[in-house]
Amino acid sequence: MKEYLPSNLRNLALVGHGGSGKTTLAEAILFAAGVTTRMGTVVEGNTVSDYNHDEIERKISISTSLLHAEWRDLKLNILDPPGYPDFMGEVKAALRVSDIALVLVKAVEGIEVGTEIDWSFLKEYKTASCIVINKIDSENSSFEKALSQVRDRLSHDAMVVQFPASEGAGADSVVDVLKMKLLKFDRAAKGGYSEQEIPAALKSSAEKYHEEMVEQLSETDENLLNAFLENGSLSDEQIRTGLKQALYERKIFPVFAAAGQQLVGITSILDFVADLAPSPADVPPALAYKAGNSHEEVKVSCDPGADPVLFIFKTISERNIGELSLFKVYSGIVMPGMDLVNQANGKSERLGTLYVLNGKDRKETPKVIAGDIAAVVKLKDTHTNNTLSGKNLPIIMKRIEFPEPLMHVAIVSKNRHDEDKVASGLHALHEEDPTFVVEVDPELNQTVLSGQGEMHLQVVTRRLKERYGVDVEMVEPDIPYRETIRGVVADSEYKHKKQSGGRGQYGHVHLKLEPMQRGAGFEFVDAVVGGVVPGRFIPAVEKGVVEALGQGVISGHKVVDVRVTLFDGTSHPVDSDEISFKIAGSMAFKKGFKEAKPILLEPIYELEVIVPDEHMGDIMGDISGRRGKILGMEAEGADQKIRAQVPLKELYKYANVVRSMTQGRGIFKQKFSHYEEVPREVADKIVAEAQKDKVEQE
Ligand SMILES: Nc1nc2c(ncn2[C@@H]2O[C@H](COP(=O)(O)OP(=O)(O)O)[C@@H](O)[C@H]2O)c(=O)[nH]1
Ligand SMILES: [Mg+2]
Repeated sequence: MKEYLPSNLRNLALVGHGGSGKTTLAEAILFAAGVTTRMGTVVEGNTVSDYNHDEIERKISISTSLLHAEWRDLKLNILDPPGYPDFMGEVKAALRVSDIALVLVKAVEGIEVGTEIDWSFLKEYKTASCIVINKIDSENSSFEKALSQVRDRLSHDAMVVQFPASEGAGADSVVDVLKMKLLKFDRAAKGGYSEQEIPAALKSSAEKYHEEMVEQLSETDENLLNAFLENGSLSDEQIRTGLKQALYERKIFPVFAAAGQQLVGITSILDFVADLAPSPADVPPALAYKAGNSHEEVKVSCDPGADPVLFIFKTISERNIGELSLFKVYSGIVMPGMDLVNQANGKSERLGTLYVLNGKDRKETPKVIAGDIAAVVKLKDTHTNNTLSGKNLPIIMKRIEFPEPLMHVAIVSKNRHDEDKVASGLHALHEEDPTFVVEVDPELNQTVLSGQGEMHLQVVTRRLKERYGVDVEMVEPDIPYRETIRGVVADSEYKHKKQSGGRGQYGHVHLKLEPMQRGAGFEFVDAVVGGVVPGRFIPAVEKGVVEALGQGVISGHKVVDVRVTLFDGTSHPVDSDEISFKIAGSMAFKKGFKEAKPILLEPIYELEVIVPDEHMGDIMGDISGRRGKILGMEAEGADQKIRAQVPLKELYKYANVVRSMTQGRGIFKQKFSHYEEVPREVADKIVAEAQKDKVEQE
């Protein structure tokens, strides 16, 4: 393969709602550029990009694929991430290393939730973006309608560069407003196009869009504005340079019409990208920090002559070769055998074979130059979000911030002996997909798997089965209830006495139990007078009580918010020992607890749901149905933000609820707030359940 300088690279991300045609577009680009000799389809499951078994089966992308093609004298790196909301982390990772994005919008459905979410990421990353109104060959396609949605919901600065000459079946041409030509695409010529005069019927639309273009561009730059005011128009050269600049600066979002599957509008977009889209050398230097000092910023320029710096944005684990780390070189030139330092842990890494990728196909490459994206195998201690750099340049590049998990399930191994394999398998899968989290809850003795949604968790457990041969079941996580008391028991007495044969046991205590404020925890008071319980046994009494607290009395959950006062007792000069007093303390506590009007507490979470106006009523009604309390509502942009407190027990799979009630447009966050008493009927059930379990275990 040729060597490409940074100015000859284009790092292109394809984003948009699921089903907008990203994977098909990637396939079309590879075909148009001569990488493949036949165009695969998502339906047949033979695209280069969606090569994973679960992607083929579900007919959706789950993981970002890296592809590349030569276009004219350029190398295009294409990142094809999934569109489904469960896999948003993949989009964030792909955009982290892209310099330009094509945002696909369906010509029939227009803007969808996924489009808006991706758009917000592009804003965050300040990525130059083009909008592609795709599938103009569909029945009911409406470029105009989609365009007005783009302007209303994404940006007023959308600017038409190519609009369809016709829509629906047979659509094969677009009008290029920059060149003022009709472009007719030829499938037989791999989607190449011929330039023709604009037919009379489309002249006035073409002129209208051209004028809009000139006016919009004039507003992006003072010199252009002056030129426009002076001459009433802009020269082709002024338009091109103005457009290039405005695209970098996100002052303008060029709009194209296409039908990826038909190879219509594709090669002209590639030509536009080649001519006007930013190369990695054009974008501002990347942000990094001095290793060991996150306050000291370092700017990394895309300079092949500088010290090498690369950033791992994704890890794929492959059965035959182990971990494949996908990286972008931010400066310098990277070669196999090079020793670099992982600045996160200070460990040295020797680079192995380097590859360029087309989906699952890998080709060795002798070097990777600044700005380019490639893969390396078998790094020892380096994972997604790590920076590798030369010894003389100890820096850490800004991390990808992955979304917080939204759904939590407990997992149970179907085979008890698999537990270690489950743990190590999940650990390995987490390297590949940092958006799911595994935590072992020592209190409830369960492994909790958290992810972005139901499909995400299914994908994770399925991979666990396929790659590591272990089968797990997903169940509702246990709730960390608490026990406490409402009443005071002034005197709970217990005498532990065993005095038949050998050395006896003797411990005797009187305890007072009283409730404390919510959140106060536990307090032990020593109010013994006159040494009736000898001082050396008092810690043993406390220990007995603390042990009982940990085990719970009525339901097997921890006891909280009680004060226990040891105020009386007796001892025996020979038989008393620590064990005896510990048992006495524990038993007196348990007995008193049962008499002190015990109750159960449950964790209450604070919930924040952001939804479009029209769904607010449904969401609030549903929250009330979940024993929730609405705390308030306020406008959040065009949406409404609802704040509420809801018991954790009622929030299982809440992500599904919000998604289905709002057609995916709602988002939510939850965090622990406090403990509150469980209503009687619910508590009775939990206690009965716990007692049943206890009997079964005995
Ligand atoms: N009519 C039409 N259908 C398309 C076009 N591009 C993709 N599709 C179909 O739309 C569906 C989703 O495409 P896919 O590429 O998987 O979308 P992605 O989820 O954005 O990657 C598939 O059934 C494709 O066959 C197009 O240009 N025209
Ligand atoms: Mg896809």
